[in-house]
Amino acid sequence: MSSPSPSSGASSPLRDARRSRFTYRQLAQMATYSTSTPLRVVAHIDLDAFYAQCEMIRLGVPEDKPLAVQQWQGLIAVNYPARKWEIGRHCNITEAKKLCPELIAQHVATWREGDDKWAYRDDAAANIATDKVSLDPYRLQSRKILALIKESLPKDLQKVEKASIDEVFLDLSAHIHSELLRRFPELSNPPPSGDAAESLPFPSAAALDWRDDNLVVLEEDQEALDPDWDDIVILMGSEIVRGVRAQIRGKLGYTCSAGIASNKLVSKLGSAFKKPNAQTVVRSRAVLPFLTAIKVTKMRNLGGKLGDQVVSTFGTESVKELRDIPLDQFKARLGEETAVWLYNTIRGIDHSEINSRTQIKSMLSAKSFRPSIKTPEQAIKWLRIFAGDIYSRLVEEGILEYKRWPRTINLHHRHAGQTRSKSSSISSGKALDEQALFTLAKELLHQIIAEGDVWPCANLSLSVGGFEEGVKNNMGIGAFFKKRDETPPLRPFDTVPESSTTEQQSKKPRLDKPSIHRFFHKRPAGDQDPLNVKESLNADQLQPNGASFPQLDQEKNNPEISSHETTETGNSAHFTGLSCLRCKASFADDMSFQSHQDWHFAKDIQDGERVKPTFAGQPAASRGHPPKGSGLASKRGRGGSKLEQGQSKLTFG
Ligand code: DCP
Ligand code: CA
Repeated sequence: MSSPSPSSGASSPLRDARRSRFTYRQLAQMATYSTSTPLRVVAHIDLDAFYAQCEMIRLGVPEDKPLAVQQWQGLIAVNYPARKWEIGRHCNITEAKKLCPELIAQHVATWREGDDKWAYRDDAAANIATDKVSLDPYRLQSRKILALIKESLPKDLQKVEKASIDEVFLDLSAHIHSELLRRFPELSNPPPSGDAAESLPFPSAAALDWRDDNLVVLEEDQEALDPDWDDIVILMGSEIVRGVRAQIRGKLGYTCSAGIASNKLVSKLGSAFKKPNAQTVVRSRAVLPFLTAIKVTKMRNLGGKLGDQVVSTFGTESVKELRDIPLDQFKARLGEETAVWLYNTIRGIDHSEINSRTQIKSMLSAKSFRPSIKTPEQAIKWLRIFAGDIYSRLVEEGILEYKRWPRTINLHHRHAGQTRSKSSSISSGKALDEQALFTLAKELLHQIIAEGDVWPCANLSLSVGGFEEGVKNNMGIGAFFKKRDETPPLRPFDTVPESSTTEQQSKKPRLDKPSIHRFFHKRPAGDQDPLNVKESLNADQLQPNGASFPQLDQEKNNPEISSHETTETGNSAHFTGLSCLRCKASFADDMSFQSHQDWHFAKDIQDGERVKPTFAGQPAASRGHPPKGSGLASKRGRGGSKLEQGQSKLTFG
């Protein structure tokens, strides 16, 4: 991409006798993605009305036509033309059509019980009992967009974190650092005194050209100040992001919005500030005024119970007023860690890293049944779909290339408010495809059935986890993963009943997690024992988690969504009326409401299966999210997609 132009006249020689507020060390730290340099530049890019745009592009719908993506009777995405008619996710399809009769309502693709592929079906809305939503079309687009973003940044100077199906964070610091030195060669010189703590020379730029960016406006006296290096680097960041957005628009047709700031917290608020198709720059001097205009409950991780708790405890939702409260008072009411985290958050302080190596820890495919299913045959049909769904994601996530494969498989079954869970290990010495996953899943189902009293079943979910890296026994990964058509018939996998869990639904499920080290432990060559990993999922170890915090405010709470990435466990869902207290989603009818509850339930199970190596050892305040045990979850939504715009085929046997 073209190099960013930092300013009009910004590249003239540095003759100003004034000194910058920033030091040589802080400048150098940009090159290493330090999270503490005030010259850090982070961007958040969020696709506008994502699923709706996917459908518009797929169907060739003109951009000014109102379109919503329907799931059963509800809406899960609404494009901006339709939002002008006051249509939102809170509407059901009947209400939406009443508001705007010409609304194009496209139902999501579905898998259908007994069918071997997902498809867009005209009658999907009426078939909640037999269909399961497929997000593959959106995952595919998401992957293409992510790939394009990576392509449009210099290979060796990029740090990209996929935060959900339609969001990424970029740490642009190293890229900008290299560009800055190119443009201002004087900055490459060592500090004259030899001391890295010495101030940089003042930049010569007098006026910066912000083009059509939204700039958070400063007080007049602040605005009158000459730009320092923090302004220049953020402007360069904004130019880079404009280029990335133009690529996405030009090559793939999607509009997105972006926020550019010095950390994740503020950049994310920035991207939401003006939508659609806009970018907002929050300069460091603008952070406090910018946050002042935002309610505390709109901030990352404060959209649910924690935000409510803060508001009721301190009697205000104004960030400005909360900033007047001393840290000690926060500590007294919220506990040390949460207090520090909140104190920093309302000041826009966030030292969390952009984690480009975010890897899926587990994958889950689930279905709530309304009405409940009553026979093993019905359950088996769904297991077939789950296995295909998970396998597609394993392949599409790049499992083959990255040589990672899951070591455990879990089946959760719900009957009469009770959940039974069985799990077994997956052999690393055998081919793994959807047939193998299906066989394992059936084994687990048979174990559950053998215990009796299992019908009718209200919910089934299959998940894989315990991903292991590296190639086992020097065998190529191709030995473990085979393409669908190449896979020879497999003998049934042996499974052992490693776990068996029964619990009341009112309990918050959290499955005990064995140490990740177990999975990284290499067995001696030749060891083909597939069953040596025993996970203890003892009912006694199911513990309610610290229930004081909500999920992320922007979490996409779709009950049918079957893959999530989170870093913290969630709480169980509680409902009043048709609104979920936990995430504030509202529902038009009891069925979608129940389905949503099931989704939380399944998600909690999955969250409990996660490991969190990324944050281990870091102080809570630097993680960018509230402390562990807070019940906060990060956005779900990882996952790749399948074949080019096509359908994945399950080999039904
Ligand atoms: N999603 C969903 N169920 C929800 C929320 C979201 O299935 N309750 C899906 C559909 C969205 C996608 O996730 O298109 C991204 O969610 P966002 O919250 O980012 O919302 P949009 O991208 O639709 O709109 P915006 O332009 O406000 O970002
Ligand atoms: Ca979005």
